[in-house]
Amino acid sequence: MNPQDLLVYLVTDRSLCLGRSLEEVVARAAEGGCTMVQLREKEADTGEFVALARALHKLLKPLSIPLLINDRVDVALAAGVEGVHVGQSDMLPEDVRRLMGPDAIVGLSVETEAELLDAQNRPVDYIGIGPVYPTQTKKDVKGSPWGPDGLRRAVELSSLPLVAIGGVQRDNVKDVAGSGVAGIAVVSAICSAPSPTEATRELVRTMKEGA
Ligand code: TZP
Ligand code: MG
Repeated sequence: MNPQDLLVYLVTDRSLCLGRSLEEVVARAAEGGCTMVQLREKEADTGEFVALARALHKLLKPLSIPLLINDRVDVALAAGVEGVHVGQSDMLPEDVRRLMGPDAIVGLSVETEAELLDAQNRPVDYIGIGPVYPTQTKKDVKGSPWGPDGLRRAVELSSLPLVAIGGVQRDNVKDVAGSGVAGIAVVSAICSAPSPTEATRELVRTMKEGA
């Protein structure tokens, strides 16, 4: 994968889109310059999940913005998207890689330093590290927030590119950009923004300045 695709990575949550459709929010984020999208669905049944993945892929593929699926290799294969993102209790990255093939994008979440070190030997393209700050969006985070200093230490420990997630917003993204991570992954900062286009544009600008 191209590590620049990690710069401003939108992770979706339909419940935070303020009544707008997911396609609408993703299209606006793409217009603002988001570099990658992950479809994250915790409630949808499988058929709906695949249909949503196909709809987003139709929109993103012509723009060369990779689409990843959270947790579900079957959904990713059915919709023919670019990759899969898994957490510590999902399918093993080795199995995801084998099923998705060598060219797919595979990401893995870590919350602790032990998980970060263990992830180094996995067949993944990037590591999602978080939470950076406290967040309301994911209730079951177990680690304490890394903060910018924790991220700096993590960057030194990791030979894989890191994407910082959790509580990243316009007012703190500058500190995250300065920590040396390859990118940020955000949910509410884009999904719940009055203008997802403008919100994305501003995150992209700050990340580029901090790089
Ligand atoms: N994984 C770790 S924190 C998080 C996920 C999916 C939620 C991030 O949401 P937000 O709204 O960007 O804080
Ligand atoms: Mg998961």
